[in-house]
Amino acid sequence: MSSSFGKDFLWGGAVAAHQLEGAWNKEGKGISIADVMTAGSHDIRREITDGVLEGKYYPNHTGIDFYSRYKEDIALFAEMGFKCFRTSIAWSRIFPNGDELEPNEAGLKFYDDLFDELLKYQIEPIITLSHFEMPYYLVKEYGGFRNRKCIDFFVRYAETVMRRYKDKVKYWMTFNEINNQADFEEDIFPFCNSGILFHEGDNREEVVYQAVHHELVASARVVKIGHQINPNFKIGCMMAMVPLYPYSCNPDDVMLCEEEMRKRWYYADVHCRGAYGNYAKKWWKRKGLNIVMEPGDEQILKEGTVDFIGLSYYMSGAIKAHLENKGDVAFKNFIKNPYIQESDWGWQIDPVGLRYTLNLLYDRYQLPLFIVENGFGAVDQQLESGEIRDDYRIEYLKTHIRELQKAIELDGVDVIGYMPWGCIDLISFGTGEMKKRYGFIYVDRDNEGNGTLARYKKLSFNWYQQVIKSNGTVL
Ligand code: BGP
Repeated sequence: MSSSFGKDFLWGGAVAAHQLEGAWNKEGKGISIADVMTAGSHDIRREITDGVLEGKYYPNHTGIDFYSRYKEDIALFAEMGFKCFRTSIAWSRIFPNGDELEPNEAGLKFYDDLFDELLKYQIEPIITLSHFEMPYYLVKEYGGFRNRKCIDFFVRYAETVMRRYKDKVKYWMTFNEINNQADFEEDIFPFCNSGILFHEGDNREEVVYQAVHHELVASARVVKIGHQINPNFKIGCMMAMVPLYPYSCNPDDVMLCEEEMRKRWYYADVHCRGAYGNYAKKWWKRKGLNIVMEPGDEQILKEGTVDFIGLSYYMSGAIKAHLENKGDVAFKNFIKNPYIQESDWGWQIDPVGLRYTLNLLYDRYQLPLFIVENGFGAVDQQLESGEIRDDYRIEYLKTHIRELQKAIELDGVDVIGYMPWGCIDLISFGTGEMKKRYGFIYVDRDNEGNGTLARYKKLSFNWYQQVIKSNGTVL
């Protein structure tokens, strides 16, 4: 059977350093943002603390000990047939405080070894430069990306690793899910993305959009420098895509939905077109936000447009302008979509939304798309026999891959690869739990950090292996 996926289609899996490496203070690593966050749960939010609090559990300190077990894990990825593997570099392994002039050699060496191990199996490393891992020192001393100085710190770090790995890594992304901090009422997102701790009296929106401007400038500078280091580099942005549907054909629902979608385009427009959208400056004015730009910033943005768009896709949302029944509301004007099922964590499962998103992005930017996260977080049961029968995960991924296939085959969208999130069980970012699992590989560890850390193949392991082997023809 001929495949809709090109012969070089990049099948793989994705993770982030802080969610699996552990070794949070080994070999010179500094404390990162993720290291100061406690474990939460379904109903308890993660806390942002000032370090190690007595009696609190910090799940990212140990992760799943990928730091010492990466060879074993990469062998399993290779067995599944991975063509690529997305991880991040933990910024604070390289620059422990973030403002040093010289990098930490032990940190650099770790990623040299990790990339060599991947390349041994012809697995292409796909690297995120900043995945919620800013050195915590930059938050405390400088205020994170509120402070323009962090642009230079980030550029120095990015340039250091791009030079070091220029012959090992071809695909890079700058800031993970740069747009999810549009939700500035939740402290965790601005903290993780931009290192922002809010103070009394802050105009939160202004603080966030100012920091975002700094990140966009930093990203554009890195794209330009990266291409100078190696013209073959493919450097992308990374967008959290939660497409929104108007709840009804009431024009007010449609217009509100359009406005909400701009909270995604705001970032992608700058990354991809090299300038803020026409609505952005009007928006700042309308809301009375004073966003400071320096002379030359607009030129930098223009010169640093990305080569591809990395995106995460888990769910869609629905928007209603006039709310009658408060019980329907998940968050602000976000309404539960009656046509769609939810996961245990209330995420609305919508495979068609993936095809819709891919079309929206491709029509708007005409840039190659890379699905760098998609997946199903669920509680898995390990049977007496050791088996984990995660057919619900297979179902989720299968239905999404079918829609991806349609986007390529029927709509002509250029998608270069697909990487399910958390290909090995790891710490959930949102809740800090271990029990919200995404992997093809089960890791024996619980929410309190107990367990042997042994790895087991789930049912989905063999399924994904045949998907890759058949280049997506057997699902
Ligand atoms: C994205 C992040 C990931 C990841 C994923 C799943 O927002 O980029 O780091 O964790 O979502 O979310 P969660 O872990 O909260 O289930």
